[in-house]
Amino acid sequence: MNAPTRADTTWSVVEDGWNPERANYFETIFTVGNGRLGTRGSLEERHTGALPGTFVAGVYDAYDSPVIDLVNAPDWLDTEVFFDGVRLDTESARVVEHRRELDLRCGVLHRETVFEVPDGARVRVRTERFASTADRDLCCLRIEVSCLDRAGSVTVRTGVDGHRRNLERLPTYREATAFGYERKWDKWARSTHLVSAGSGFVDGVGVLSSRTIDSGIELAYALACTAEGGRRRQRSRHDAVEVEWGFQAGVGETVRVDKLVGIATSRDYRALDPPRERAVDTVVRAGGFDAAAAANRAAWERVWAEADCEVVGNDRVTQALRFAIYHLIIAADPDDPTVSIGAKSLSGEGYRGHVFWDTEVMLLPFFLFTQPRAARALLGYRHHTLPGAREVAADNGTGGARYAWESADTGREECPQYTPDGKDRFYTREEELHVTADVAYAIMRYASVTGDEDYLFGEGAEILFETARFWVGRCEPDGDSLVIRTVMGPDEFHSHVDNNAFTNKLVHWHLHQAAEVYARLARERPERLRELADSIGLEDGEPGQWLATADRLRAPTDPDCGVIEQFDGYFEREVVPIVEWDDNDMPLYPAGYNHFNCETTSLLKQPDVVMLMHLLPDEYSVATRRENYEFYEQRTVHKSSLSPSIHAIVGLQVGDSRTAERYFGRSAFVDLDDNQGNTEEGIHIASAAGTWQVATHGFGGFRASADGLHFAPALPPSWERLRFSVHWRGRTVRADLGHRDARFELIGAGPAEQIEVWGSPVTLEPGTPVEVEAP
Ligand code: IFM
Repeated sequence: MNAPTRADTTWSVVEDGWNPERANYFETIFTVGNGRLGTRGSLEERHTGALPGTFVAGVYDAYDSPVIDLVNAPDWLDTEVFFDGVRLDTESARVVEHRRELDLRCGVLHRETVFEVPDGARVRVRTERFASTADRDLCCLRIEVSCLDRAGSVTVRTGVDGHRRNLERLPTYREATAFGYERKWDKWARSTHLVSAGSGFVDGVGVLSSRTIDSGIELAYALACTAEGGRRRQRSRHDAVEVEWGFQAGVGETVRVDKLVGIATSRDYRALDPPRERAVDTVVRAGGFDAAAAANRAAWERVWAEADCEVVGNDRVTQALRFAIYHLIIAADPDDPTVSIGAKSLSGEGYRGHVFWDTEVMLLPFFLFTQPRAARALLGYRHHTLPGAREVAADNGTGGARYAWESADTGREECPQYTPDGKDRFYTREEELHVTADVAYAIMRYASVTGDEDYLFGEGAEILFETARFWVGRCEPDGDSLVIRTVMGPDEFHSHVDNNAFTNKLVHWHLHQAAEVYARLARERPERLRELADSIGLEDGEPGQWLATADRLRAPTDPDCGVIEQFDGYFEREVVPIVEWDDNDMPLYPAGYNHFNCETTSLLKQPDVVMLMHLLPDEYSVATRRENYEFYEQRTVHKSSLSPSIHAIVGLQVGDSRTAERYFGRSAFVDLDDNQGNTEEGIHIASAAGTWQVATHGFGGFRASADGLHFAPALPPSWERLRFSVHWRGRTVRADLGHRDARFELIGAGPAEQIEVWGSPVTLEPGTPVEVEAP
């Protein structure tokens, strides 16, 4: 087994020593996955207070829970180790040493724990686990046990545990009641989503099948275990299969058990064979742990060749960037266009696995420029769930399609109306309409960066037209203008507002884009247009209606429009100054204020007008962007993890590098430093993507438009160089940016590529590095 290297700190994250109070944090940080599934970094044998979980993308269930959950699926880690009958866990034995290291380079979590049993003998347990990126149906665990002081009997029991529950809600206790780590999760009510659908062994391979109760998805796990020597027993019960190995081990001797688990579900994209057969086939064809590990390493190598982002001169920042990229990679499945990424990826139960606008505005750029196949798959989810979006529109009395604020498997609205304790009402479900325009924005970004016209004129056009119809129905007349009433913009402190600038402007943009795509289709692919028009009943006059609606809609369009009012009446809201900052230098709520009572104030939870300027920078002059940034920055408390990175990027665009570095830090370390205090619930995946955006788009000054790539680096003083790659029209451009110079290389055959660096044109010939001096 490859022991933890302790070498390059930029490629790993380490836990040194055992602290149960920190365990839930490491469970999130150490999630292993492959986009199809994610498994939290819990100890294989668990501990009191553990919050384990395996989540399979797209496997949702609503049974027994008022809000649909991403199902906490059967646990493939489930392992116990005994030495002379003593269970080796953090409570039954003394932990002498404990170290875990997540190898970001290949997505492998290494563990080494030395336990001391009551008579003083020490036993070392080493494990290595990964969810394969080479075969997304495969998970692997190697367990090694070494008797350090004396001979004894070693028992390793390992299997698949189907008895899983999701957290439901914490019942109401007296105010300020706090439970220690041991009881904290025990106190929660739980939801049941799985029932057993059979278990047993065939030719030494265990199979456990479970079914989600409401959504009826079958999950089949196949378990294959091997070891050298030892006595093997196998057992199955209705919700588990397991293998037990008994060894007699001498002093200094190490025993090893390898475990391969194949996971298949009845909802897997384009899979025809029954899940049980596919799960068994996965472990049979894997060819053993070492072969699976080598294939996984090779797959990761290919991914990093496109996705790495490195800051020379600042290892801590490089580690944070690689950590963010690692979590982004394990969140997306390029092979499945029916799933998207939940707000906590596949790393925890936070937000119940629901999908928000985060995917389109925060995550998409990373995938667009490093893994366009994954970007395409993520957009596929919005087409897959278009029928659900049509239902949401119909339920709210309009035609067309309106995307849900929170969606799961079908695209129907899944956003809860109340906080889990039932005390406070959310209006996001009814009012954050902007998600529909955000989806349109993502479609156009994808099409312009990739040039994928088959997509644009296919699924893309269908979504653009159906969602444009929704806006036509939702806008209301007000004199000669049209208005959009009773909404919430990205800033979730203000509900029931009229004419939110972000929403109105993006709707205006969306309607124009839809009309333009229609016109292009009519010119370039008339048969496709006819086919699409027939299938969605589109009338010839509708695009004219979209334009007329856009043009009557109240929206700030003037590039020199000064400070844009966030919504009608915003300027009259009480100005409550931010006067205190926390240890991370981030604003604290002014005394007496909290999430639910900022409505009457001008405080912002997260960027709204500033977010608009981030998405559509070319629509506003730099002077207008600066004015708005300065105005709103003072009022923003950043109570969303989406917030700091956007402020960093826009701040840099308008020349504010002082705040940009601070905001970058807040975004980059949100999970590594747990600076919001809730990393245990899952990774802030939007923030991970925002971190990548600040590095590349912000400090790297990288921008892509239909006319090509632009770079205008302006690195923080503590960074020597910034290196990253971007995928551009089927090839890769490697950028190595310094303070005074920048180097580029175009990888991939074909014609030369013209890029722009610090405002001047530069020609890249394939395979020939080019160096540019800063002006
Ligand atoms: O989508 C975000 C929203 O903008 C702020 N609250 C959290 C959501 C999920 O990340």
